[in-house]
Amino acid sequence: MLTIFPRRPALLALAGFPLLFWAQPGLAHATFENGQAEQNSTHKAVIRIPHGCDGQATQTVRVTIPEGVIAVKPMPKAGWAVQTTRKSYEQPYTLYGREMTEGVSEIVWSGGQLNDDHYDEFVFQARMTDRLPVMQMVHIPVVQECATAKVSWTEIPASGQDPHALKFPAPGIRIIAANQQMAQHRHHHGAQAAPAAPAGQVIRAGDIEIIAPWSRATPGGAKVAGGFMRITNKGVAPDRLVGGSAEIAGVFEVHEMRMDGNVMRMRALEKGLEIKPGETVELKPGGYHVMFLDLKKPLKTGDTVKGTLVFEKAGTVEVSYTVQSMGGGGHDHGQHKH
Ligand SMILES: [Cu+2]
Repeated sequence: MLTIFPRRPALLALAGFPLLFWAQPGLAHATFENGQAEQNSTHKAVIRIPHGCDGQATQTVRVTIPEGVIAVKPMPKAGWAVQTTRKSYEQPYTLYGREMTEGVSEIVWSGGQLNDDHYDEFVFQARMTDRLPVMQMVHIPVVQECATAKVSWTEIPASGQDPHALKFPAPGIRIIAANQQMAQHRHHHGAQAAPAAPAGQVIRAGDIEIIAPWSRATPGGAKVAGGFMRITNKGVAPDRLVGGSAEIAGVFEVHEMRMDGNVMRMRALEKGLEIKPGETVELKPGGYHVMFLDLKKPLKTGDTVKGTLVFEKAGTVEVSYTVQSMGGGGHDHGQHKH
């Protein structure tokens, strides 16, 4: 089987691609929707498949389950058959007082047809055991197979290697301490904590402060919108906005937009957006922004859009964006032919 690399922005540039191209979601990697999981918890893992094999539709998705991830149950998917392969664990695990010596080592969804310009999600549930070290990534290789090609998201960074240097990184989940997620839950949902701040207000999560998130009304039929805000890091260590979600969007990305000569380029920030200690970064039209892709409905002036932002250190933060009118200065996403 022939392996074809996903299209790269550089190739488009070499080909003399015209004005105003931007990194399509088609260029994105296979990733997990929620990039972190508590140790010793049952986790819902959602694999996001953003494109096919360079034009071909994906027909099979293979997921290799690493050691330390047990009690795996794939979610059946309409239009796809699901099969699992089992193997003996290196060492037995005890779960709810029961010894487990073997379990799922591979999940295969097959017989589907996910077009190259479509996006889909594949879900499984698993127990993240305490053999997965806290604050480290567990890498879960994913392979997409098409009619005559495949894309293998199977590269795992060597110790000390920057995972962003990899071309086809295996999607990963960061393991966090059990009480860390609890603290975040209490912070955002608990009785003593304030509910998610209304739009326009200041939202605090650890050392991170998020000020006045807003978005713009979308012209008819637009499938994308930008999200803007100011983010301040009040701590002493750098943090990074690495992802998030929005209830109205199928896909969420962190983007930058900048002039390169006279070409406006927009691209997903694969490493996320760094917020240095003591700094405020402004996400604004024409600059850094978060991007809502695959919009489920248009945004109207006065709407509130709920979502989350995920920071490397501050974790998952609930935010809501006030939708402002399309007019006004700055670069409007709608004019950039998303
Ligand atoms: Cu964008």
